[in-house]
Amino acid sequence: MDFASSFKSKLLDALEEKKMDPVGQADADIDNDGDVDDSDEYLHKRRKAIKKAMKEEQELRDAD
Ligand SMILES: [Ca+2]
Repeated sequence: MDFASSFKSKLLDALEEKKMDPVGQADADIDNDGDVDDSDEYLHKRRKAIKKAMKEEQELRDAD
């Protein structure tokens, strides 16, 4: 299994188990699998990107 497949598999496992920290209450080990690795970094980046997108959308609405 290559790195990308391994990473995706691990990420999907984490999502399916639904044991991730709630938004706003996440610590470094966001998927709570006992270690801090690339999947945690990915999840943090994704949540940050979602939060930013939501904020920008809200600002566009407010400016209207
Ligand atoms: Ca983790």
